[in-house]
Amino acid sequence: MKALLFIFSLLICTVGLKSQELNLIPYPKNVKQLSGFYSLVKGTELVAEKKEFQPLLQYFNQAWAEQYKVKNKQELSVKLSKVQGGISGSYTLRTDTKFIQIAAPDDSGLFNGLTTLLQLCLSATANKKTINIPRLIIQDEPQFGWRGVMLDESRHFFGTKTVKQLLDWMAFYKLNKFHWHLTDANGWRLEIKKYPLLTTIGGRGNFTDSLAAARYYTQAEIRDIVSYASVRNITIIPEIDMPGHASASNHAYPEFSGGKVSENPDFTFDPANEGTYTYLSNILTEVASLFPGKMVHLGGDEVTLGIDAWKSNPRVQNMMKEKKFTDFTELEHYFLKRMTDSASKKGLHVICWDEAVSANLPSDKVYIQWWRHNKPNSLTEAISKGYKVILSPRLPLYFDFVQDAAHQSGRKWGGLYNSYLDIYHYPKPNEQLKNVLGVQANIWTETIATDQRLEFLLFPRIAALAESGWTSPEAKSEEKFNLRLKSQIALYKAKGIYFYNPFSTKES
Ligand code: TNX
Repeated sequence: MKALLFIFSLLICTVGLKSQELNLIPYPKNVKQLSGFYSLVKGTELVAEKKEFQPLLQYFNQAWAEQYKVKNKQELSVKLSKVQGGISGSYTLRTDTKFIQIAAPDDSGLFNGLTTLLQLCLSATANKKTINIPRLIIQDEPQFGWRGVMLDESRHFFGTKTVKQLLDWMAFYKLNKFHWHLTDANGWRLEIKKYPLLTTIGGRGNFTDSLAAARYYTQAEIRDIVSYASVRNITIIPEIDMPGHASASNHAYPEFSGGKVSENPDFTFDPANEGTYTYLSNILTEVASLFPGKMVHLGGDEVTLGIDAWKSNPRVQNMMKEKKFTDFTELEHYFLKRMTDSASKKGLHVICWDEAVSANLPSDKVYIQWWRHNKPNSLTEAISKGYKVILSPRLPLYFDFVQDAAHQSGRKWGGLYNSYLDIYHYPKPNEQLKNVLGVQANIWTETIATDQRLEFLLFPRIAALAESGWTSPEAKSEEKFNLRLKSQIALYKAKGIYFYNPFSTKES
């Protein structure tokens, strides 16, 4: 009889151990499923055993409350603890029949453990009052520390509600850097107290309507969004694009414009006016006070588009002679060096687009963001010069490109587009990853004017991006990802997201 019981319990154990794919994105590195479950009452609010960790639970509790709008909340005490060892963002999550435990070396890791728990809760089997969270041990860590999304709000302005929704989904998928493109030709969207015209005049218009009323974020709104992001383990990196893409600023303060020519008038700042450097440095002072992430993106892209204005500007010509510059690239580099210096003095780490790789900016103060997929040498040069780099190649990481061959409106690159699978498989196993901080999707918005369009381009590719940043190439499986993605699509439906469904033949 005893032997029979033994065999019986062994059977139960092995059945319990049989691993079935959990409904998680990004999928954790190591999952050990055990038999049994934790039975959680719907509407339960999590409380941290140690008070210091309570802020980390805010996102979970908000998301969970949205799911189950229960009046009389029960409290569940979860054990969060900091442990030595493991890389930043890593964690161990243990759900047992009587307790839930997360251990991690830092807050990011604890947060990541909680988002895994949230996803487990959302996909758990449920009855009327409770859900059953499978009993398991997950050991997990990210492939990259930088898992980002960039939103261009100069070309079209979306506003706080949309940005917060994006931050919610980023948190859900463990994406942790939000690069905010707040200045460009079509509008300056960040209030700067010292230069109010930047927003009252520079904030006017957008890519489709140059006469649209001024839209921008006040500093109070910026602070609110920054703290919303920080509760979600997301660092915000503002971009103040220079010396090109400067038209909105130049409309507000024409005295700092590099010049008007018929092609791209006011596209650049004036590098030959000392006042320009003071002006931009003063702007960076306010930027530094607003963004606790202590990083700023200084752009540095496509300056050549505005080079004609510099060529025909007598002040610039004089400066070229004085400084013995032989071409305008030297001038461009001089400009970026001065502004990098200014930003560094304010405690800001600088990021520049990959054109800046030849400017020889200090590699301990600057990250390079590679976007020109058709210039792979620019990436190898950055790496060999010792820069830490962020990978954002147009193919496959520009989300303003369409995601299916059949999609007529929207951008393509010589017929090429960015499918969710191209994103999922990036970077490829043979890719050079030394000095790579991580990956980032960019959403330029010349062709995106509405929330609906934005959602259609984001979903479900944001889920593929999550695994691009989190999962090592060897651990990826297209087949399993597809299975899990199908459940995400059900979630998007439930949440009223306007998404593209790659599994159905017609556009959703
Ligand atoms: C180039 S990508 C730009 C953006 C445009 C994008 C699409 C990059 C660093 N600069 O300003 O929005 O092309 O047109």
